[in-house]
Amino acid sequence: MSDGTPQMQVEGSARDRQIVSARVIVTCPGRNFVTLRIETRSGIVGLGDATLNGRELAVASYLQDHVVPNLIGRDAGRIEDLWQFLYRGAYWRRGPVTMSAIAAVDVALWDIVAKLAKLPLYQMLGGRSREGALVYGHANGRDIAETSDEVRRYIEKGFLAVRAQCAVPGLPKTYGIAVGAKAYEPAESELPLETAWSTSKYLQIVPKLFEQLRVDHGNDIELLHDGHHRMTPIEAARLARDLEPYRLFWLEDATPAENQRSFEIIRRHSVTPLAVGEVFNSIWDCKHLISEQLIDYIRTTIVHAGGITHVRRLADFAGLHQVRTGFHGATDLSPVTMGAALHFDSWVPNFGIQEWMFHSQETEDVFPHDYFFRDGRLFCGESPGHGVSIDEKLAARYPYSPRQLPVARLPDGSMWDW
Ligand code: KDG
Ligand code: MG
Repeated sequence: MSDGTPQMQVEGSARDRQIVSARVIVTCPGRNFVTLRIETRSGIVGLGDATLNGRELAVASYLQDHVVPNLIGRDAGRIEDLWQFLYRGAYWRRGPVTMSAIAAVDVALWDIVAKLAKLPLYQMLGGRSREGALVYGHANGRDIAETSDEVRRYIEKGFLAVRAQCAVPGLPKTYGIAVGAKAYEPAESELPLETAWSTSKYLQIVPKLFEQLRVDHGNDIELLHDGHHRMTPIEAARLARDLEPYRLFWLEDATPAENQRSFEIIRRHSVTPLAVGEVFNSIWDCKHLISEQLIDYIRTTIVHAGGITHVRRLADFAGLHQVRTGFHGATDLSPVTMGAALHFDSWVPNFGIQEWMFHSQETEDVFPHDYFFRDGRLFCGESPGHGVSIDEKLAARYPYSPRQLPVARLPDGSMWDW
C-alpha cells in the first residue's frame, strides 16, 4: 500500500535514467541567462533554459528552492508525468515564473531522452517536416532611410524575411532601435529606464516606413513589424488597415491580448495578418484567439510556456484552426531555447516562421551549439538531443548583473505599455 511518498524505485534502464543532480546556472555573457542542468545516474546531461528577462532570479529561486528537491530520484524518462506533477502539483497554476521553470525541466528531459535514444530531438517529435526553418531578422534605424539600409543588409546576408522598426520622430527613444553602434538590447539598466510614448506620432511614421521599404526592396522580401502592445484595439485596426497595401507577413502585438476579444476589432477592419503571444505562458492565454481565428501566427515559445510538452499541445490546437507558429526568438531567449525551438520548427506541421535576433559572441561562446544559418533559414543539427551545451567554466566568468526592461509613459506622465 502506498504511504503517499513518491515512487522512487526504478528498475533496469529506468535506473540509468534516474535523476541524480539538478543545478541552476545563472550567467551574464552580455545579458543574463538562467539554465537548468539535469544529470542522470548513467551520466546523461540535459539542459533547459529558464530565462525570464528582468525577472531571472525569481525563476532561479522557483527552480532551486521548490522544483529541484522534487526531481532527485525520479525517472527522467517520465516527461509527461513530471510535467503534470509540476503543473498540477504546485496547486498555483500558470504564470510566467511557474511556466518558465516547468519549461526548463521539460526541455532538459527531452534533451536527455533524445540523447539516450541517440537521436536528434526532432526525431522524437515525429521527424522532419522540412529541412530548415524560415527566419526573420531585426532591421532598425534612426529614420526611414537608415532602416531601409538595414533591410538591404539583411537581404544581402540571404534573409528572406525582415522585421523593420524605425525611430518615431519627436520621441527620444523608440522600442527596437539601437543607440549608437551597439546591438539593440532592451534590458539595459539596473532599474527600468523611463521612456516616452505617443501613439499618434507612431501611427504617422509606420505606414511611410513600409511604403518606402516596398519602393526600395520590391515585393519578394517578407516584411514584419512589431507594435509591442502599444495601441488600443481601434488604433491597431487603423494601423493594420493602413499597412494593407504593403502586404506585411505579419503585424505583431498590435494590442495587448489579456482581453482576447480585442482582436475581433482589428479583424473586423483589416486583412493584415496578425501575430501575438510572446508574453503568453499557456494555451489558455490564446484559446479564444485561436478558436475564433482572430490571429494568424502564435508566438508563444518553449521557454515561457511549459516547454515542448505544453507548446506541442498549443501548436496542435492552433493547427486545427489554420494558425501557424512564429516563435519568439529575441536575445533574452538563450541558445538552449533556440536549439529546442529549431527542432520543434523542423517537425511542427503548421510552422510559419522563427524569429532570430543574433546572440552576442560572448553568449555563443558560453552556449556552443550545432544550429546554423543558410539561405534565409536556420537548420538544427543532427547531434543527439537539442544540440546546445554550456561551457560552465566560461559561464562562471560572467556573474549575474541586475537589469530590467524599460517602462513607457504618455506625454502627460501616465504609465503605458512598454
Ligand atoms: O524581453 C522582452 C523582449 O523579448 C521583447 O521586447 C522582444 O518583442 C520582442 C520581439 O518581438 O522580439
Ligand atoms: Mg515582440
